[in-house]
Amino acid sequence: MHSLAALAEFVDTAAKMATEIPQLTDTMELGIDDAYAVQAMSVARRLARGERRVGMKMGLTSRAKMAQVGVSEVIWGRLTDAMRVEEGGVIRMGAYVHPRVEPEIAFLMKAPLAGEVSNAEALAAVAAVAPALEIIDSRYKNFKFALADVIADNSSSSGFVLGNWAKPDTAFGNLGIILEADGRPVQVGSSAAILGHPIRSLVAAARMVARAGERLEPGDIVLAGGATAAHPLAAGMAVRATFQTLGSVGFSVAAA
Ligand code: 0L1
Ligand code: MG
Repeated sequence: MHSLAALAEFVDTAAKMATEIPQLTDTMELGIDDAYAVQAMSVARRLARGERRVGMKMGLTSRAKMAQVGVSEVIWGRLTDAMRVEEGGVIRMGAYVHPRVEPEIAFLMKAPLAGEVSNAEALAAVAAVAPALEIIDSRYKNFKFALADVIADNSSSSGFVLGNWAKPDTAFGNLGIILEADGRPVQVGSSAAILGHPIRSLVAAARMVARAGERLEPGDIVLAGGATAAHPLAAGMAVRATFQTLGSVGFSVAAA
């Protein structure tokens, strides 16, 4: 029997060292509440190393994403400053196990938010919206996991890139999105694929973060979840996503 703290150290070390691990649920039962406790403890280890909490990510908020990984529950994870990649920046393939990228909408919060809120209340707490890319990297072998595994692994959080912020009254509910790798379209979708409208993801974020006894704070970034299936990254690849109205965001991948 492993303690939750030992499981947190296990997943945190795998993320830090970019090494793949077996699924926790291969050898033990792990409930959802315990999986979120492991996630919180593993992120606390990052914070103890000097990283700073900057917000949260919502995961599996579109059918394409759920189908891709065979898990059909909305989940969330925690973001730190060390995960931020500058727009147009370069990541190192060697820092990840088997990274993928997906286009998302990001929110910048201007007011605290937690608990049961309406779409209008959620939007009123938003300072700005931006086109974004999330770099996900499950630490589990073959990118295969059960719901509790992926939650414990901080919902595969590993990186994010933000484009230019736009006013929150910009219509962002149904924007065409093209994800390109090396100039070729690899995914095409709409922001409406995110729970029908990305603001619903922020409503769900407020509810889920409150369940953990936390709240979204002014200045927090919230990633609403992938609008399309995720695309595998490879060394040498240049990635760019173009969002109708909001503009584009991208990065490239170096080998080592
Ligand atoms: O939508 C997401 O960010 C999902 C994260 C967890 C599942 C995955 O790694 O694809
Ligand atoms: Mg995502």
